Amino acid sequence: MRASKRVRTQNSEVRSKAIGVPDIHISGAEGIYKESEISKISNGYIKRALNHSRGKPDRIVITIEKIKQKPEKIPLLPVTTLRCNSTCESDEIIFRNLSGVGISKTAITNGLKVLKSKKTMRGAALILIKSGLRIEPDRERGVRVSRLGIEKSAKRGLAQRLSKSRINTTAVKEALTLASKVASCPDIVAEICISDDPDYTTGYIASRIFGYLRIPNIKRYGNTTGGRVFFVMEGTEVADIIHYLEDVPALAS
Ligand code: PML
Ligand code: MG
Repeated sequence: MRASKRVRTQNSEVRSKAIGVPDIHISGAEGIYKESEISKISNGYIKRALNHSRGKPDRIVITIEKIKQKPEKIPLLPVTTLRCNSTCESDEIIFRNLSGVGISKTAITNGLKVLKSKKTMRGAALILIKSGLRIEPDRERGVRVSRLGIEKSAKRGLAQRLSKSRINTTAVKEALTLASKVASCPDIVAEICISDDPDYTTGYIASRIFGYLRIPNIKRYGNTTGGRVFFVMEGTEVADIIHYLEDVPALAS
């Protein structure tokens, strides 16, 4: 599901198209489900889009595709919630943990710049771990992680574990599933995510090495900037990474 709002100018909304201003991203969601679940899931997505803290969309697109390829099995990352009281502290946590897995200061700084920029992307930025260069071909759209889900039995176990920490929410489960697919891509070293929802101030960093680390107060309440950055090894084929993230079905367990 993708929900967006057209930018309106003084003259007309058509002007925004003519001058190439992208629509404002409101909400997005993806999943792998059984045919019998389609209508329930689609209704849930529509409700979510229509009642979103980023505003009212004027366009909601739901795409339903039959998955023909057997989904790859990927491990669900372990979840830890860190202590963090401010955006200053969160920056420190991010620099410490990402430097620890070989990501340069320049790359981390560039990643945080993307996430704190007013130009919110609906997909993720790809940044090289050493040079800090951005390599995704479409900087407005970014890379949209798709065709991802979680196996029924793993879902039950996860719900129980998250309930114990009182974080058994759709936001956590969906973000963890996405982060697990991203971390399963061998050419991606780590991810930073800051929600673009103004009322959601917990973000995370994730990697195969340290798992899914939730960071409270990663941004201030009311701030609508955010997004995702994936840190990629130098010398890898960007088209292969995008193909895996966007097209290859993966089920976490
Ligand atoms: C989102 O808003 O889609 C991203 C939420 C990221 C953090 C989820 C969590 O609380 O672990
Ligand atoms: Mg959002």
